[in-house]
Amino acid sequence: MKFIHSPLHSLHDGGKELHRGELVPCYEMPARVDYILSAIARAGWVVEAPGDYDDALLERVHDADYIAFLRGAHEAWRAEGRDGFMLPGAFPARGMRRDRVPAGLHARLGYYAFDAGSPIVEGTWRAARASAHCALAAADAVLAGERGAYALCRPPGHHAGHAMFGGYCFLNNAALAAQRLRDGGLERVAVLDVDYHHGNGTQDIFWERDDVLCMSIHGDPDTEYPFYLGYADERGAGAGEGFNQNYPLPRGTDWAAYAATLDRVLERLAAYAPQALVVSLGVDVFEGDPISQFRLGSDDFPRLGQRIAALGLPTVLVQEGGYAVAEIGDNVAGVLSAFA
Ligand code: SP5
Ligand code: ZN
Repeated sequence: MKFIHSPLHSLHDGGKELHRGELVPCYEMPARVDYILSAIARAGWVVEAPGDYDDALLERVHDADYIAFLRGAHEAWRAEGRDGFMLPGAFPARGMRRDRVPAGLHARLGYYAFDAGSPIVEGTWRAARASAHCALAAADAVLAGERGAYALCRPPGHHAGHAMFGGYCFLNNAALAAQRLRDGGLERVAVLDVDYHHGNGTQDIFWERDDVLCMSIHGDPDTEYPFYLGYADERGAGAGEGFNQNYPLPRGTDWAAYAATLDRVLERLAAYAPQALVVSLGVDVFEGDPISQFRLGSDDFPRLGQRIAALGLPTVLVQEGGYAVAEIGDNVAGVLSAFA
């Protein structure tokens, strides 16, 4: 088992998110990583830094114009004499144009964003790039024969689509790992997303593909973020029909109800006979999470890990959400203990 981490994550800091009409410090904060690293050290596991990867690899799952925007956004902001974090205030909704990218910086910010909760600061691009490199390095470790590899990604990635950021996510680390496994010669890869929130970005990226099965268990979008995607009737299109599967569960779901769905999901996942698995590992399903509504206890995370590990597949685990900062390390390590 390999553990991959980059200290560059801390460059993404200092932004605020619009939360119920107020600007508040982001729930997605650098301290999350400190707690995860402490728990990893307590377990006696050793962390490695990822190598560097060419930005062209990011375009395997993201559009070139989107990558160019992310890369240059904050520099352009500063060139306009602005400073601090960037948040969009207008979005192209029903009846408006999405077929052309406007020229203005603020116009492009809203064009590529889907919420006002994912600020871009000066270091966001470098942090997001390093986060993606952690996922790529973990995929490479599995391609090289490791049974498991954990990418301590921050910022997270599963809400980022082919040309869209939001939900604290800019580059889709799990999608990049899955694509890396495909490019490394594996024919069928599965993504299992256990973050509390629907992995809308991963769904978007692989929507029309049958070579990457996407399964997500999450809070029902009727009431839970990201609201506008993640329903059970979204099953993929074209060649991808049937290769996207969503399992929304109600607020208050505890381990017993969660495990019943998980078992069904794992059975269907195994039937696909993937050659490797990518887990979008959000631990915001924890009962103490400040923005989520499931009721898994800390003791349930080793159980979650054991059930996934029992598939016996080469597995890349990619860190996604989890905002109960003091408990995040133990909860993540609980899952990883089944693989390490
Ligand atoms: C990666 C990830 O977990 N992203 C989650 C982004 C969620 N952002 C908006 C959350 C709004 C939830 N509001 C609930 C209020 C509870 N007090
Ligand atoms: Zn989440």
